[in-house]
Amino acid sequence: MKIDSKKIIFSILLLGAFSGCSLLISDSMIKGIHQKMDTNHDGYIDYNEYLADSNSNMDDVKSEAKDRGMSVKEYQKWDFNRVDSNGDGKITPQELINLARKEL
Ligand SMILES: [Ca+2]
Ligand SMILES: [Ca+2]
Repeated sequence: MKIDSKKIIFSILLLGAFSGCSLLISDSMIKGIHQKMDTNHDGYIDYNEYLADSNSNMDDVKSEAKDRGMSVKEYQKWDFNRVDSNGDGKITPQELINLARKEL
C-alpha cells in the first residue's frame, strides 16, 4: 500500500473530521511524519514548517477553513495551536501522538 504522508498528516490534524483514521496510525508512523515535516531537523515542527506543509495542501485547507467560517490564515493558526498543546510554538512528536490518540 502506498502511503501518502501528506494525507496522513492532514488526517491527524483534522481528527475532528476523520477520527476513525487515527486507529490505523502507529506512533512510529507519526514520528516518521514528524521527521518529514521537521525540515531543519531540530526535533520540533515550528509554525513555518507547519505552514510549508499546510500550504502544499491548499485545496484541502481552503475547504476546511471555509467549513469553519475562517480565513485560511485564521484556520492555519487555529490548527497549529490545536496541535501545539503546551503553546510553546513548537510541535513535538509527542504532541502529534497525543492529538492522534486523544479521541480514541
Ligand atoms: Ca524544525
Ligand atoms: Ca509544543
